[in-house]
Amino acid sequence: MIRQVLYPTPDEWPALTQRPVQQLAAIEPAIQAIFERVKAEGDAGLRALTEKFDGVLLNNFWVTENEITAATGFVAPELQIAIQKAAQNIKAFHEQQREPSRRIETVNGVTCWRKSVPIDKVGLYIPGGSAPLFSTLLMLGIPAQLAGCRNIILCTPPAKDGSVHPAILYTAGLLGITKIVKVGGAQAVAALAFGTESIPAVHKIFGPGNQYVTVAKQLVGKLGVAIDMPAGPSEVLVMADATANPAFVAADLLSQAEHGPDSQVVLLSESVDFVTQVEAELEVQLKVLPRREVAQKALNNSLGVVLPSVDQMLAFSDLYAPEHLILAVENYEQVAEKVTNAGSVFLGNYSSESFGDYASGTNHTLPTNGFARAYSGVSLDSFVKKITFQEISAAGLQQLGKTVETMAAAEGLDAHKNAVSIRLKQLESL
Ligand code: HSO
Ligand code: ZN
Repeated sequence: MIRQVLYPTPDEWPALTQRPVQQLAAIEPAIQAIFERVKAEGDAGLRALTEKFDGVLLNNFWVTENEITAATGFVAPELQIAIQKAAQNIKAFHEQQREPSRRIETVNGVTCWRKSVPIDKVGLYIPGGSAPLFSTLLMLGIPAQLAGCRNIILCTPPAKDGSVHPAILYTAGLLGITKIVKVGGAQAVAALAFGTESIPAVHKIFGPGNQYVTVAKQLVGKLGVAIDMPAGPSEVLVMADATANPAFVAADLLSQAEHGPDSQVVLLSESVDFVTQVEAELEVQLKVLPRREVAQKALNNSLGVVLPSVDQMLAFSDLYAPEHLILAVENYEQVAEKVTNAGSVFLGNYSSESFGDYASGTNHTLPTNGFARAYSGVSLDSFVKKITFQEISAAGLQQLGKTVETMAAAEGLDAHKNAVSIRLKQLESL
């Protein structure tokens, strides 16, 4: 099932922490063709592509107010309450990410400050199909609303009958997101990037999707439309010592494995016995999972690595830079302090990844594929730009003018120097 690797030496780690290479270049031409069609034909192109890929011919792409209201009737009351509770926690966590604008006088008369300004138009992509990720809508919609983005366009593929999953519509309604377009795949990314008669172009595109969506986002990223982050298959690394519970660990590995056949799960342990116990648990738990085939495929390319100490496990994990890191070890607080590369960290035996995926408050849109070495997950910051401001008074001009003149002259940029000198001269003449 999972591949066991016993006591690899550090020089063997880089190969073990390598993700399988994704062969995505092959689908680029198909996506370019979709882009060209949407650019040339606008809404008519989208309509034709939606008929081709989603099997439904739509007169109107926009979800109506009635559809949003009616969705509530199709969402079980228990689920409505769960979504509300999760929304509350996600709001609370992201609300405290607000950064007040602070003025600082670097030199007498030279005042600088920085202000967060919302990105005006953002596009959120939410996949439909077998797993309609309304939780992802919470993770993107809440910070977008808190940041104050004025235009939030939600794209999600329609079902064959032209409907959108009620839980997605209910969540959108709860968040006050009303601009919902029934379009999915690369054509949705094209519509958001280039705009059509009815869909406005946005400045930044967020959200997960299949390979077509992922590659389409990368391509528009190169054209100057911002994207949330380079996405790869989802992953979890569990670090376990003798205090860990093999059944819990197996459950966590499976929760990630069921996302897709290309999901990555890694178990680090101090003992072969423990890995074997987890494997036995995986067998038992896998049998009753509806998505067992998907999970099984993911497990087949996953690792159980035995290392001699928690310190070595931490070093291995930092090299791997997992999207999710679960610390099922005795001194999890000390270990957590030392983590340098991870998207989100879960401490102790009760902190399953599912809490972060749905309801604890943290964001589940996180860097995969080793990007956690340099990227953060989605947060309030992802929906704002930070603009800097400055005001130089006469006193400031006198204090700092000479410094700027000297530096500009040394760079051979006399016009820069002159922009200061001309003002200093005027001051002197007063
Ligand atoms: N683990 C996924 C997020 C998710 N899980 C959505 C369930 N629903 C990527 O972080
Ligand atoms: Zn998940």
